[in-house]
Amino acid sequence: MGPFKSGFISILGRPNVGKSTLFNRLIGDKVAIVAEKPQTTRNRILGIKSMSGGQLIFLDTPGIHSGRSELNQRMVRTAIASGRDADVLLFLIEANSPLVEKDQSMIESFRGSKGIRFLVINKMDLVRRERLLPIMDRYQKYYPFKEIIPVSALTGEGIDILLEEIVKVLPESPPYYPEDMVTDQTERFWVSEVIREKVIHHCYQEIPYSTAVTIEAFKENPEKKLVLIKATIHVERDSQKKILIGKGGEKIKKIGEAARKEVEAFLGTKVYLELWVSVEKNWTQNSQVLDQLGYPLTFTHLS
Ligand SMILES: Nc1nc2c(ncn2[C@@H]2O[C@H](COP(=O)(O)OP(=O)(O)O)[C@@H](O)[C@H]2O)c(=O)[nH]1
Ligand SMILES: [Mg+2]
Repeated sequence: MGPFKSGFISILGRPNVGKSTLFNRLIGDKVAIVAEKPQTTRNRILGIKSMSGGQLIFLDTPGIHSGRSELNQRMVRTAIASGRDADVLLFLIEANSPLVEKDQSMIESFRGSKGIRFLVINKMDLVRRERLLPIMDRYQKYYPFKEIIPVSALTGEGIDILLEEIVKVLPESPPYYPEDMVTDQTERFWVSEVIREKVIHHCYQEIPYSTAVTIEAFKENPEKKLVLIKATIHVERDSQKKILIGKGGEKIKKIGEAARKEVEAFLGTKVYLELWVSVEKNWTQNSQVLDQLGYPLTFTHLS
């Protein structure tokens, strides 16, 4: 066996191409939330894959897009920052709808990074193999990617090859994290993300991007094998609060149940989950509120 290798791998791409799905698949655990809606991921999320010959530290990032709100701009800055210091940059595109020009400007925005670039073509389960060659051809024209690898994050096709090719190019280095560590996120943060995922699933039409979740309390009671969690869902308008709560509190109850089940399975204990809804007028445009909610202005993963 060769020397031990470790490094940071940033997963980059437009919204909805499957970055979070790929990230979870590569790590083998649900660390990031996933939705069929764009702009689900807001922070850079770190996931660790420890193998016999190396440690791969993946960074899931918000999609690169041109949204105007301050939240949107912070999200894009977070993505760019996480590509800056990475050893490997995975540019993810969709086999079923490659958008060459948009991806071109995305790839351009990482000009300053020293990382080795791979093109990863996702959603291969949706297209015939013949579609692949012309796509590879077009993308290779404006960047000499080290590797071009077709995968399906959904079925797992191509994932082993992708892992192998990444290990090959990583620098020799001892592991950065303990072998049994899967992420640097706290349980609190993960729980807040699961709640936000359920809100997106249940009310996306009415409340597209304007919710945030904070955890007010997270109390473990080992004797009763119970965890008590109090969380607040922040929305921008009174009308959104009404929608979220639903007739007779029906909607919020469904969201709470779905989130509780997932958190119980994850923590392996019973969970008592209390949800509150609070209106924060136009928080996606308000720097102070964004700071309080923990969306960074810029972010470097090595600091
Ligand atoms: N058919 C198919 N769908 C996928 C694949 N990867 C992701 N998706 C779906 O694409 C949507 C967006 O995925 P997500 O991981 O949240 O994308 P992100 O915005 O780039 O993080 C979700 O509905 C996923 O289930 C894939 O390989 N095949
Ligand atoms: Mg995502």
